[in-house]
Amino acid sequence: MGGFKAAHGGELKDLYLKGEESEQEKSAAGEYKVWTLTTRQVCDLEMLLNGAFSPLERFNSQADYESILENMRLADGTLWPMPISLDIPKSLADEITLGDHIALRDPEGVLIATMEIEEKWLPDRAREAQMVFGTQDLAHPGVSYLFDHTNEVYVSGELNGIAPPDHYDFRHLRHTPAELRDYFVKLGWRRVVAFQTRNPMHRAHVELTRLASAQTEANLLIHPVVGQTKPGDVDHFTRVRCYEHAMKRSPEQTTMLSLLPLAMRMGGPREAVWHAIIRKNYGCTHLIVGRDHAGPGKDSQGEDFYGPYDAQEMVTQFEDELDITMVPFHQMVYVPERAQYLPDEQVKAPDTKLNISGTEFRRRLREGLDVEEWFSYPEVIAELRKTFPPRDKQGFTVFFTGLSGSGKSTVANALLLKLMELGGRRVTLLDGDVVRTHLSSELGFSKEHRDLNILRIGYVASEITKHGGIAICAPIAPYAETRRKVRELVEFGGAFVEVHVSTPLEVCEQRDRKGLYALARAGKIKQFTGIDDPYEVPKNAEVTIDTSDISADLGAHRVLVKLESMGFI
Ligand code: PPS
Repeated sequence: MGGFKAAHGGELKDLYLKGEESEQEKSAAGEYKVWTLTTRQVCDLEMLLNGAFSPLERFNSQADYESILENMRLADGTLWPMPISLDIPKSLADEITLGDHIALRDPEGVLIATMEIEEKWLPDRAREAQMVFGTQDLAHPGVSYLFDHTNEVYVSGELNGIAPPDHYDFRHLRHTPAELRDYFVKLGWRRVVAFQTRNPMHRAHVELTRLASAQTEANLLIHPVVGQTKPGDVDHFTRVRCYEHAMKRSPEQTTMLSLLPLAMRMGGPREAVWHAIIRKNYGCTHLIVGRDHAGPGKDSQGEDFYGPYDAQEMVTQFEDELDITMVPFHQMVYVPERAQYLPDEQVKAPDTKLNISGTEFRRRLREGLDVEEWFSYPEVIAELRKTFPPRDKQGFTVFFTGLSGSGKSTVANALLLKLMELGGRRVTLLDGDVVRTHLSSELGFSKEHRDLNILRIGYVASEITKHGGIAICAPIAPYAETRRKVRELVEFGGAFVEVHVSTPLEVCEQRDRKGLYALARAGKIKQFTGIDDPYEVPKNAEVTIDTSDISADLGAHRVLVKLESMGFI
């Protein structure tokens, strides 16, 4: 181990059973109750088993959990700022007696570890949020995870590792703490400064890491988080391809890239201390800590959750105990007069400073505008342009909703033909009747069946949108909550434009093209929308069209104009 000590001076933990013992436990696990791990739990478990969370040897016991909340320390006084809990549903917890073993499997069913349940308790999640994150505001990603995605019961007990979670992507860039330390020894790296990141690296980041490495006379470890980061972040596949491009600009002998399967909590100062412990376990001697390190963004009042330097201050406060040196992050700016990057505070008039904010950079990508070479490397920009094409190359869904006979299908068809006339895009029409023939033939018109029908349409539309196509949907979709769910699903991968075809019931009934209103009035069809079944009128539709006022052609044209104003065509 090259004389490396893990965090707090101990040995690096390795919780995997070996050889025969592992085989025996694996076959015994066939009889155990199963808990299928969430994405966060897979990350936490991997880092517990391979020693990245040393000195932890298990998910927190209740005593450690309480002590972490109160003092940022384990019950024995060891500095540890972040709770690492295993949460399971009450229904499963009720089936488990203390002393039972459970099998911890990944979502594909692969056995990662087994655990003897020694404790189970009901945590107070509001208190946890307050103590760990200093807030209960759901705008904080750590808090919303706690309230919306955490199960009621926490359990703890001895862990036996069977197999690390498999990673099929970027295998050449993944290392356990022991592997990374061995590598440092092999290369003769005695001082290593780690750079933690969850964003793509542009030239300013490369320059600041070079500066940090020069100032500390240390080798550089680019150590990006690829487990879970802040919702809305650039996906790790794109980021890692960007890092690989940036690495080609750095000297191979002194710089290395390794991926960290950490699930971040966006816990600001507490999280920065946690990152320092983790980096110590990976054999690093220094950690770059930036302004607003692991920051959760703004609260629901638009204010920062933490002060910009709280994280740096807290790491400095515990520097001795952490036994890792904090390197404050320099804000680097481009100085055109010198054709180089310099720390912000070193630039004096008449020299000028250039920078592009994250918001401005995203705008330029969205609108397909130029990004100057001083800001980033052309290969990095090209990579990001592939993932974030300009709006007119992105997929979207146009979702028509309205009563039967309101003219949804007619306007949707007209829109389809106009988009085909424009050319260059792939368009799919998911009309109500067509969907009910091909996707939902077994469904009726109860609320439950209508919701299922709409969610199926939403799923298909979201897949089309994600892959850059255009989906036009035209069901009745009478329930607001279900339409909201579809919007959420689609917006994950592109835009959603809701069109309310608001033609009044009297007009629809008068038209009665399919003769269904007459049947409904006669009681021969039950649960007919508008007659004896509800239609919840959309409140925030992007476009509203009443076909008793305007033709289908004009209606479709209105949608086209809207799409154009949004930049999609
Ligand atoms: S839903 O509520 O969104 O799942 O409905 P949808 O799949 O769009 O179904 C619409 C077509 O089914 C015919 N139909 C009925 N509509 C409403 N209520 C009842 N009970 C009903 N029974 C049959 C009707 O022709 C709808 O087609 P459109 O094109 O809307 O007229």
